[in-house]
Amino acid sequence: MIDMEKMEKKVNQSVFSLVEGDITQETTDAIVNAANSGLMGGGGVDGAIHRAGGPEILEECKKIRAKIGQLPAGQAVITTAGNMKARFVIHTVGPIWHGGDKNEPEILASCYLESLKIAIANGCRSISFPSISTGAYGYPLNLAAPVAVNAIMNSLIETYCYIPLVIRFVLFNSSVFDAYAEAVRSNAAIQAGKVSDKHQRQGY
Ligand code: AR6
Repeated sequence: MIDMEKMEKKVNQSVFSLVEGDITQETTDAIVNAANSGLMGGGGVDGAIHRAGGPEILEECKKIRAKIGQLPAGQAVITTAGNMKARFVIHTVGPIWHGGDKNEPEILASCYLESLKIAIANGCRSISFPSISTGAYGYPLNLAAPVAVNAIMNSLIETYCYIPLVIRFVLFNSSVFDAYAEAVRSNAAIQAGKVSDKHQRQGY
């Protein structure tokens, strides 16, 4: 049996963790897909999700396409998860890396925030994320990981501090896992370890 790596943190009422694995196997309420604007499937995690979930996902994606056209980068939509154990797939479109001066960090952060928002609005309390944009879209892993971790962490601390959420980053191999683990170690709020204490002291 493979000894999967894991890192877990408590943030306010929520649990945030990094695991190494295949996101299609997740049992969280929702899994997030690193899709493209066409929403018709593709390679990487997108291909794996459509293969594991079956044709129902593409059927719903087609209906969404008919309604909204292309999904802009940084936005998210929700479909069934078909045959997978999760209930929903949140499809988001990461930025294509163009060197870093085309709003890539803002768009990438928006992917995580919009995915979280639509998942919670649909009643999800546990959500698994892949490392968006760091495959075919070429976003350097060491730059994407802190954007992803900080966006989620800030949401758990500020926006969703009263909702107990389970947030998992499901990272496909050890180099992706290591980059996210480093981003967690460098995250200011985690390093300080003070945010939930501070809320308690202030009587929130
Ligand atoms: N579970 C978790 N992570 C995975 C899995 C999996 N089953 N498979 C791959 N990854 P990518 P992008 C990781 O290329 O860069 C597609 O064709 C992978 O190792 O899937 O956002 C879409 O249709 C990497 O760390 O997504 C788009 O056209 C991460 O997922 C385009 O690629 C993201 O790699 C999107 O590119």
